[in-house]
Amino acid sequence: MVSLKIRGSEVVPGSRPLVMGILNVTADSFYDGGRYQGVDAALARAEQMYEEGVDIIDVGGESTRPGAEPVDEAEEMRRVLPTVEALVKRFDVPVSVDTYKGRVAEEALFAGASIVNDVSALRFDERMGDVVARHGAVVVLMHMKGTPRTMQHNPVYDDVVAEVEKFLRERVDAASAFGIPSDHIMLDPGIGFGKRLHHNLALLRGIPRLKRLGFPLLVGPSRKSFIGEILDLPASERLEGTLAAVSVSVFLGADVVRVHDVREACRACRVAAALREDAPC
Ligand code: HH2
Repeated sequence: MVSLKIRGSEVVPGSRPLVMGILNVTADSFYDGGRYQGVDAALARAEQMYEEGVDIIDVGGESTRPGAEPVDEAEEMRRVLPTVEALVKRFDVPVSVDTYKGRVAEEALFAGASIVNDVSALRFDERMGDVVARHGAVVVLMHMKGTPRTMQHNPVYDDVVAEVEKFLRERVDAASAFGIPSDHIMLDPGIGFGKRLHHNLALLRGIPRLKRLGFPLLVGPSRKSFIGEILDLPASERLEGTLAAVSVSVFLGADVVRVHDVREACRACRVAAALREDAPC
């Protein structure tokens, strides 16, 4: 796997679990929407995440929660680019851009981002694969069934882990065809994207099988509704449930966890990694 320069040192995903901090510069994200609009608020949040030990900062300008309204390219760039530029200047952690739009990704890469987190796995915009390849960026290929608008309309699978595994294998082939080297690819089962509670649970249990695809695995359970369904609690009350999911994911082999709560997740990851034994903490 390509190494990432984190706090001045080269870190290879998989050598220790990495914590990707979520920074949504949106009005409507399901948990942090409306909190970090504007560069100053985003930088202040990033500063806090940095002090808490974040390894990657993931900037998103469009909510992909179920039923979310799409945002146009110009508006997404207006939200994301000044923040990416400011983060790159200020912090020595890799910045990732959470977008499925090729133009937004390209401008964010010009602004200094080094990772493209594409929840569509290069499917929603035909320009995306070429953009990632030309810039030598790392790409996150995530599984989603349907689109954010439709994905929670009664998703059905015969065997969710097998289906996600097959999808991810096909998307790796597509990425390779664009010229993206295999050491620039991370995979993600897409927790909550076209999945019911038991599908999400099966995918978390299925981490060892997905790891056999041979790529670093990113998992994003943070405060998602499957936790709310188990605990019958709103997003604001899902920290402990998130930490349980993060810990189990890391124990089973996840290389990167995408979270809102950086300090707590860093601590959980260190303990889970120590229990896993194969990763130093
Ligand atoms: N989840 C969300 C957004 N982007 N990217 C990856 N790779 N994996 C995920 O699980 C994932 C993701 C949804 O969470 P959030 O960003 O908190 O909410 P919203 O989409 O409402 O902005």
